[in-house]
Amino acid sequence: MRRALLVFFWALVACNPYDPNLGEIPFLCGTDPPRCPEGYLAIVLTGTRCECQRNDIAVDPNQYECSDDPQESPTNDSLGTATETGVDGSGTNPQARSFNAAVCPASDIDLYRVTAPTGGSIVQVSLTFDVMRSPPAVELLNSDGATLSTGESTVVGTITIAKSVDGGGTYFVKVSDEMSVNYRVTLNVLRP
Ligand SMILES: [Ca+2]
Ligand SMILES: [Ca+2]
Repeated sequence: MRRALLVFFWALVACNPYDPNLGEIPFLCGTDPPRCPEGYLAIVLTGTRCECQRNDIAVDPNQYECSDDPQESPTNDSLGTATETGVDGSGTNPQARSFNAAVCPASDIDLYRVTAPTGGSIVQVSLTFDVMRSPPAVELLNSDGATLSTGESTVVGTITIAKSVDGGGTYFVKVSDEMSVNYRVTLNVLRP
């Protein structure tokens, strides 16, 4: 029986059109479903660009898990306690970072800090969520907390922002909802 299972497993691997060990650097999605190999999520960054990003934390956006938001230590509910993402547009090829989290309870607010090196930098946000729940509100805020841009959805279950900012400095991405929901947010800053 064990031998039969092993044969079955290797048959599955042999049939997988993708090499599952493709590393951490995002790559462009395929055009036909499945758009990304197993272990990677299709992250729609803009209306025309989709990247496959490794799903390092095993949270399926389609399985509702309200508790255990790893970004709440102790809280990211205010500008002063926002999750420090380390996303700052530095390096020769700035890489997006992803966070699995939850709006939980419904009154929860999640804030993420990013840094734009100069004016004209583009802040990119892509958020996927459990489509059985209410879509979260996603906003890009300036350092004072004023809203600069709100998320748009062109793909079911995905909300995106791509905003060119006027000046370098601190910006915040805010996620909230009228009901609790788990989500995955991917952030990047591209220099002009
Ligand atoms: Ca939260
Ligand atoms: Ca929070």
